[in-house]
Amino acid sequence: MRTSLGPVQLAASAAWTLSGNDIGTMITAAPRLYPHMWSWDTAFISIGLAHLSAARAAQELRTLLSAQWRNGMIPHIVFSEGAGYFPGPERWGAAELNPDAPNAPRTSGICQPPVHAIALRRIVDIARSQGERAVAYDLLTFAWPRLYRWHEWLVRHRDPLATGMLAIVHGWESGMDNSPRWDLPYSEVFPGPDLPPYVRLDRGLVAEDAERPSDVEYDRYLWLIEEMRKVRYDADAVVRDSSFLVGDVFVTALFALASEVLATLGEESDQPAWQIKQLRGWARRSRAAVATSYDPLTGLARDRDLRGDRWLSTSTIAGFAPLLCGGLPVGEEKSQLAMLCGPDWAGHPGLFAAIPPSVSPNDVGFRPREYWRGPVWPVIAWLFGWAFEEHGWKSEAEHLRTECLRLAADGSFAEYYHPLTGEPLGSRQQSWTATVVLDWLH
Ligand code: 2M8
Repeated sequence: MRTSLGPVQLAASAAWTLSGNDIGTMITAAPRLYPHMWSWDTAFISIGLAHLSAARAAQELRTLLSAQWRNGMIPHIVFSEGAGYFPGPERWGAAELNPDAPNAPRTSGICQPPVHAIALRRIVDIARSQGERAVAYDLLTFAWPRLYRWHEWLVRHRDPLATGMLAIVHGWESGMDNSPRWDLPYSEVFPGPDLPPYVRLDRGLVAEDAERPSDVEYDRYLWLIEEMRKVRYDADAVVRDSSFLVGDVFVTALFALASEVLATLGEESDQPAWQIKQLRGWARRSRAAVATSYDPLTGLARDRDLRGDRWLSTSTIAGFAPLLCGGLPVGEEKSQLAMLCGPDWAGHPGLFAAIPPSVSPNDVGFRPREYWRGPVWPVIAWLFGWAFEEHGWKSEAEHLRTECLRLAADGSFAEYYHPLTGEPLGSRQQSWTATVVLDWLH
């Protein structure tokens, strides 16, 4: 039978998970599968930490920001001294090839979704509510200019059509690595004969191979790194030459949302008015780009394949991006919300808990155990819940929270869950699952 922990035990167990993943220099994304710091994981991790200690949360975010590249990019992985993950720092060779990459700590050469300002907002609010005003003030002063530079980097280097739709150069940048969103663009990535050999380390760390991407997918992931190495991670050359270049509607929506949040934090902390204005302008443009991608036929927003010059209409959770950042006309917005809560998604009668899975159970591509091809990801539900709160959709936000807590009550803090049975999948003791549970419990 499935364990079901009460709120006090669940909170204690989440806190215990975070402290178990604390290796002294950082909190890793997960104990075995991910023994390093991942950019967007760390944003979420700091939120959970803030409930335990605002100062510790601030330190975690500072550790991530200390690895920011000189050009402003926040790298997707900050490597710990520990090994056990492939591709590690040697395979990336970022610091050897690009003078903007720090020598220490070592990092990867790509980025991840820009959720950091949302985390900063949450940490600052939690710290203030705990009376830790100095911690909140110091963190805001430290992080704000760095996050501004990060957003500026995205606008400067990742908006190739100048429409506000931000592009990614690797599926890993989306955070939804093997989502069917990327199948079409990846089908045109052809690993060359000079792809250096490699050994995957992830396979043995999950119960079944199918819970991880296939070898064919990994070849493409590694090939894109080779392409980037050839241009020494020069941001514009990567966008020019990479065989994978996709306008990511989910990243774009998060960017719009985070830019608004950062602008408001800037007003609260007397940051330069022109920068705040610029952030609001970026948010407006990206919101409009998300709205433009909306397909009235499916009711979902779309990614844009910039190499193939075509819309990508694959139906996944990312199609609800407009609900994160706003910008759709009221009628369309309402029908998106109804669709998300309806029988194709969170209201599907077969679900263990009423949370939208990464792919609809009614979709032909639905694979309930396969990573980003069907399972439920609590962290994604948290993002929608947070945005719903912001929009004033309180009952929808509360419903997501209650259902996610029911799912997570088994105390495994799995990386993702089988949407129909609630079975934990992927890694266990995943930090970002523990941290969103902690936040929901407060
Ligand atoms: C997963 O991605 C990494 C590569 O970045 C991997 O599979 O090795 C994704 O779920 C990603 O979104 C997440 O940040 C990372 C660590 O949790 O794992």
